[in-house]
Amino acid sequence: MPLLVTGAVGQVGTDLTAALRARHGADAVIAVGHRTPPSAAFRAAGPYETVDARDRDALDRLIRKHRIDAIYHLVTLLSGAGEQNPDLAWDVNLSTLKHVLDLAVHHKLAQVFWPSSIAVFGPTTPRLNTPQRTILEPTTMYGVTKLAGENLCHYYALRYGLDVRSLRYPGLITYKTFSGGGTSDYAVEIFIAAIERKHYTFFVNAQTAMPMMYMDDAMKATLDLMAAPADHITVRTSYNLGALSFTAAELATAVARRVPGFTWDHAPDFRQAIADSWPDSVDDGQARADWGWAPDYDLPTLVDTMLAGTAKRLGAKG
Ligand code: AKB
Repeated sequence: MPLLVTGAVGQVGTDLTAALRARHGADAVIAVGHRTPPSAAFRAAGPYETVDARDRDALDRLIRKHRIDAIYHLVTLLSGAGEQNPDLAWDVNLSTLKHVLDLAVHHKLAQVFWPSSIAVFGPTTPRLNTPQRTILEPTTMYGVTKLAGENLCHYYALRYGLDVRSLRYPGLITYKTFSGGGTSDYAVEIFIAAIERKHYTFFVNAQTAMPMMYMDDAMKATLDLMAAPADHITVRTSYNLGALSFTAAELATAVARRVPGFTWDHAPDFRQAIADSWPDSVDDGQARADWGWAPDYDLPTLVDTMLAGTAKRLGAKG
């Protein structure tokens, strides 16, 4: 049963490692990090290994050493970081996925999870309630790698019968690990700024909207998808996954209702074009039908949870 989580110290990895350990036991989940050092608490919580997932042989040794049965492969360079270093994004996002899929077939692993993103969509995709199957012409290197990765997963499922499952994560919002390099990061940064300075300058304009989700919902979706019977899984590229859609102005207004004196303005940078290329909302009917997806968090609950959690985290740091 041992599970491997690559990218375990990242924004999704921190929460997913904890969620998997809560479900399967601490020792059953081997967390794998590379560049970002884990906190002392994270290291103490269960087994931890340092490996660069681009090193196929090192991954192979890890699978043998821990007799791994399933891999949650989270290593990725996000959209903003990917535009600043497209070659690295291609290498990190795709070579590592290919290694994981090949090793999963070779070692006959039971399952692989790999996150895709709303970044597979592009300006030619229908913007509202984007269908599961639609035009996929991404304009970022991150989106290009996610689209190629989806097709690679689909191919390995068809060709080798590999049980690989995937979700198109929207922008994920959490206070537990502050993200970096993403376009949706403004929806996390605003809470830190509201608490520290009562002012936030968005790097996107007021009308910008994209699919967003509180991290706990994303974790629920990931665990539910992986626990679903294999014959319920009808999508082997990646499932659309929806929860919330709000403009930057709507988010700021919701924060201002709870933080007296909070102000904001806008200074769009290169990430505006990335945000503009993504949909406002997605149709996740297939995920709902196949494995019962339904989110729990609405915008007011998310804002309350983020303000309380971010304040606690910043307080704990200082
Ligand atoms: C990003 O902004 O790059 C990511 C994503 C939406 O995949 N959070």
